[in-house]
Amino acid sequence: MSTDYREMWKNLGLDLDAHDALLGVLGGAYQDIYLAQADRPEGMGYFDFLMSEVHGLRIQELVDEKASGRKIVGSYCVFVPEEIVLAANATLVGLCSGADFAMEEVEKCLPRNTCALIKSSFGFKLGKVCPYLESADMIVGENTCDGKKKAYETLGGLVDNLYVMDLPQVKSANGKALLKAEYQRFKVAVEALTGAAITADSLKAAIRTVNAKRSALHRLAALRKADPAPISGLDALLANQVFFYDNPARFTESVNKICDELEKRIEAKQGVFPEKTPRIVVSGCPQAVPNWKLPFIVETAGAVIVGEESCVGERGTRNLTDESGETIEDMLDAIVERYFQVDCAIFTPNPERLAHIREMAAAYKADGVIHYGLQFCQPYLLEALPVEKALKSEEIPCLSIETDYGMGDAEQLKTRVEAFIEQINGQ
Ligand code: BJ8
Repeated sequence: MSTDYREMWKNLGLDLDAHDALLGVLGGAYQDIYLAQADRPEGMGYFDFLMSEVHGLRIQELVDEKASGRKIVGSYCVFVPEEIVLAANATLVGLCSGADFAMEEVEKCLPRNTCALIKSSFGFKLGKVCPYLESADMIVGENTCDGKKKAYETLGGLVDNLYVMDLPQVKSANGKALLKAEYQRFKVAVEALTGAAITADSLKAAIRTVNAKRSALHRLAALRKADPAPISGLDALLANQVFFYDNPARFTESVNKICDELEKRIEAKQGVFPEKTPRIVVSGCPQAVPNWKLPFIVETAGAVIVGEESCVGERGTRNLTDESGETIEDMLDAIVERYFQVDCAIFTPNPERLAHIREMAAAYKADGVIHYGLQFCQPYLLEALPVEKALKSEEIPCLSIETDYGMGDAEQLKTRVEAFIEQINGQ
């Protein structure tokens, strides 16, 4: 990191020793997993810099925003609409965490059989190592899976600024009405937090800003259809992860810059892996920073990941919000329409997700799908079975894995992934 941020971290209430330990592990993992890759696009330099400053410069920016009166809203789910947050003159940051931390403390307040994503988020709070969480003026929890719902009841005792958003579980007219009512309630809460009333102009501008971010990722996704793949799955995943942390306009510009470079690579037939390398779509639970275990295993085993059917990926970003509304009411409706299409496994039934996996496998010319389920994640593990069955019946090879954030199963996973790639190669 270029500057000494210890004073800032101390003021945010971080445990400096524990935070040093976390940064040490993160830095080492980034070096071994990301910087060790060959022939990366030059534009990834921006993301390398951002990751090296993810607890430094980016936090300094948030602290500066706060000093100027802007509020920070933290979220654990892609259902929290960034458009509303931005329109009320606040900044949205993602809080999901992808590493185990302070597990002994965590297991004093959550059952052992809670998914790693929830446990990790608690570990970052209890271990006092997350400057995003500590910067947030409002933390939004959402009633999605049972694990999160009940965990937020406990989190409410650990933080004094938790706001819980209710979410539908069925894609019905009632479900949509609930989502709309909850977004209206959220709008009022964010306006109360910032003291800024959302106007038609501010909401329109916010919709455009978030659409631009998503469009840049759509462009990146489309370029991954090329063979040879112009960018690794690891690097593309990183761009999808940074989506949740970075300044929106700068993020959009940086992703578009990479896309310009990738277009040239595609023209020159320059890939990060040779042509005809087996192509994999990963589908399932979100992979938050620094959860890079599966893509690292896949891409060091002779395959390339070409798409993520995930909330840190296409499920989270695939649809744009209609920009044609002129009133706040019209625009809120457009936002509801957009988010209501997110096919999270908490919905029942959820046929859209299977359709989307099929669509992605075809669009990215995938040779196989790896279904990624976090241990104890009932919604995705339950959907894994019908997904695997359906894909296999259509002769799309599918490997279903269940894992956590630890490295204890890395060797076993590697063996299974290698066997899967061999199966694909043999076809
Ligand atoms: S919209 S996927 S971000 S809820 S892994 S905590 S589901 S037990 S993360 Fe998610 Fe929103 Fe849905 Fe997306 Fe529960 Fe499963 Fe844990 Fe999960």
